Formats: sequence, structure tokens, C-alpha cells
Amino acid sequence: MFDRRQILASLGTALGTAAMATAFPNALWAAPIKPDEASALLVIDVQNCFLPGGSLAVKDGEQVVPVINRIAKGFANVALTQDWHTSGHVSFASTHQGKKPFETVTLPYGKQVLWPDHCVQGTDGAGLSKDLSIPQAGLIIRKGFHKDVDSYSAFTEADGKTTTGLAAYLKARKVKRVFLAGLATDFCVGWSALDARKAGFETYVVEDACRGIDTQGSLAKAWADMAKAGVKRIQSADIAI
Ligand code: VGL
Ligand code: ZN
Repeated sequence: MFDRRQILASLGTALGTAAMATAFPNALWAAPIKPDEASALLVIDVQNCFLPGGSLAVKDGEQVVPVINRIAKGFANVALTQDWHTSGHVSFASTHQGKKPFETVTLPYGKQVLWPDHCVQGTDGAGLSKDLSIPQAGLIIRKGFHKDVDSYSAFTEADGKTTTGLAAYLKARKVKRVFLAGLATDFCVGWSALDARKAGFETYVVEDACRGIDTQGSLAKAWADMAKAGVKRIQSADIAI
């Protein structure tokens, strides 16, 4: 029930950061991270298609919802994303003759994993989970709506150049730090985190507020790429709400 970090976090709240740093000098204790006005939570693709019963259900995907709802209480700035494909989208295996989901094809912008049809614009599957409870969220950004280009990232499409406008929006709102949560760790969360770094944001991925698809080693690769790019891997308990 109680993990060491949570006990230490409560003790830290009671004693203060300086006293804790003296008591636990060997980095056993990390000061909780307090979201401020310059922090934004990005809730990535918590959509019915990625949840149990959905066409591209992520294992245990529903478990992220209560965690996200809890941490969201600590954020004044929240943006949600929706994967928002056309029917016959280039990322769908059904669009490519003889191809099956999880196989790959080479497109003009590079290698593309092929998926079951998912998150088609306006369908129930593309809807956000009804269990998300983040009334203060100020922006819903949709991505992947160009038929011939995928967009795992909330910032830049898979062609590597077409922007969704998210970085400009966050910068206009004076956001410096982004925290990512949602589905899936190794695709839309991971690519968004890498692009957040490229756009100059301090970037945190909240591991227990995410779940991965993990196809062909994608989950380990995503964490390795994120570590290399300076993305900070944290747990929801590290965030002071
Ligand atoms: C995603 C695969 C295809 C995601 C979206 O949200 O991670 N993954 N489209
Ligand atoms: Zn997609």
C-alpha cells in the first residue's frame, strides 16, 4: 500500500525540502515536483479505440484514467489530444493491399507501422473516454487528419515538418514545462515527448499515467530515445498535487 517514495513525500511535505535534503543526503528522497503556471499537462489520446473493447486497445489502457484525473487537479494548463484519422487513412493496414496490422510499409516520409482502422473522425471510437474528468482543460488538439500522413506526435506530423500548432499555442501561453500522460507510451506519448524537447520544453513523462503497445521492441526503444533526448521519466507520486 505504502511505497517508500510516498512515505518520504509525505514526510517531505511535513518537514520541508531543506530538512529532507539533510536527513536523506544520498538522493533517497527527491523533492516533489509542483506544477506551476508555466507547466502544462498534455493528455495524449485517451480515446475509446485505445481502451478495452476498442479496435486498437492498449493493454491495461483504462488504468491510466484515474491516475490522469488525479494529477490533472494539480494543473491549471491542460491540453488533450485526439488521434483523428480519415477513413482509408494511410496508417491503416486495410488501406494497403495484402498488408496486416503491425506490419510496416515505406512511405515518402519513412517507415510506417500499419494499424487496425482506429480513431476515424466523428466515430464513437475516436471519442475521449467518458471517464476522463478534467473540466479545466483549455484545448483539444486533433492530429493525423491528413489522409496521407500519420501523426503520432501532438506537435509535428510524421512528415517531420507539418506542425499541429501546439508548440506555438503553449509558447503563447508562456508554458515552459510539459508533463505527458496517456496512450500509448511508445507511440503518441513518446513521439510527442521527443518533439516537446525539440521545441525547447522541459519534458516529463509520467510513467504510471501511460501504457504502451509494445510491438517489435517499441517500448524499450521509446524509453531509450526519450532518455537520450533528456526527457525525464517520473511517476505520478513525484508530482505534488
Ligand atoms: C497511436 C498507433 C496509431 C497512439 C495512434 O495514440 O499511440 N498509436 N495511432
Ligand atoms: Zn493513429
